[in-house]
Amino acid sequence: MNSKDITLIGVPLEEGSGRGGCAMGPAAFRLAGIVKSLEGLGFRVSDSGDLRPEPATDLEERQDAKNLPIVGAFARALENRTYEKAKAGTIPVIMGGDHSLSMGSVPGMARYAAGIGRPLFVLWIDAHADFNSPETSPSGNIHGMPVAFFTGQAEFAPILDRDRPMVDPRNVFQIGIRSVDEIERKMIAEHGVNVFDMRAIDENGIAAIMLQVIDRVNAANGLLHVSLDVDFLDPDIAPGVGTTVPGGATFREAHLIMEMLHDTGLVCSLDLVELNPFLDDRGKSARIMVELTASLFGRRVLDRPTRSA
Ligand code: 6HN
Ligand code: MN
Ligand code: MN
Ligand code: MN
Repeated sequence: MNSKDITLIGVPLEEGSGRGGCAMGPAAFRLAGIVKSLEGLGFRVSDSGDLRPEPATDLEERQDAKNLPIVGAFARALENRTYEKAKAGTIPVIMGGDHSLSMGSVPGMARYAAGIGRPLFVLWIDAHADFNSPETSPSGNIHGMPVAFFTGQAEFAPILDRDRPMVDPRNVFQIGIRSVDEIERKMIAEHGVNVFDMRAIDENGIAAIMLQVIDRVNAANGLLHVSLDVDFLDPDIAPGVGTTVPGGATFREAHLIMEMLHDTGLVCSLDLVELNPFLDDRGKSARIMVELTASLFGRRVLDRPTRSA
């Protein structure tokens, strides 16, 4: 993340979530001042507007992967936009939209990383593992499937190029997890996804966990994509999401993750997902997401000595 250029990409997608509201997410991020916050940190910010693809005519409606034609169309458009913006030397910041958009952003970054010969790592900050497939999903909602998709474990339709680079599931770190479906639990263990659930946070603290993640990425000379789901946060501080789960992270814990990530310079791209302004309380969740984004890009309270590895 040595670039001083950020590209905002709006993804008004809600069809992966099974309810309305997330399509208003990009507008809420803009209203909460995301551009000014990032410019205030010295970045050149270019807002590339919202993607508006037509539903794909070659993808079929199905009950076990609802709204696939439009979700797949967004994945295609976003894969391309993310890749192009990264290749142009900017940091893509994707303003969702529900979490199914990571079926586009992560493969786009995986293509970019493969092109420069570096492995892509993903930090999945979420209450959920999002490792279902159409076969295992209890809901049929695609926002519960993106991790299985970009690791190559749920190839449910020809959405993207079959030869696309996949993310090694062992390069996926999940933090904040507290709601996992039964078969999903088996799948994440079987594929070696690194899961730090809420209990791990309670027992070890965020800092110890983050140091492990950072060491792994550094040791591999990797790039790190961060995917931040609003429901990682406790519903008391971030009610603007359709899938609240009690017992979430505090503002201080989330903030520390972002500050520690910033100090590493490893982050190449960011998803901000699942914000549902219709369910929010006077813009509180949108604002907290923008504040966390600012921390990730270097807002700090005090200068402190850089940590030596
Ligand atoms: N999200 N595991 C549940 C499902 O329907 O597959 C919930 C998924 C939530 C997805 O929060 O991004
Ligand atoms: Mn999610
Ligand atoms: Mn979630
Ligand atoms: Mn497998």
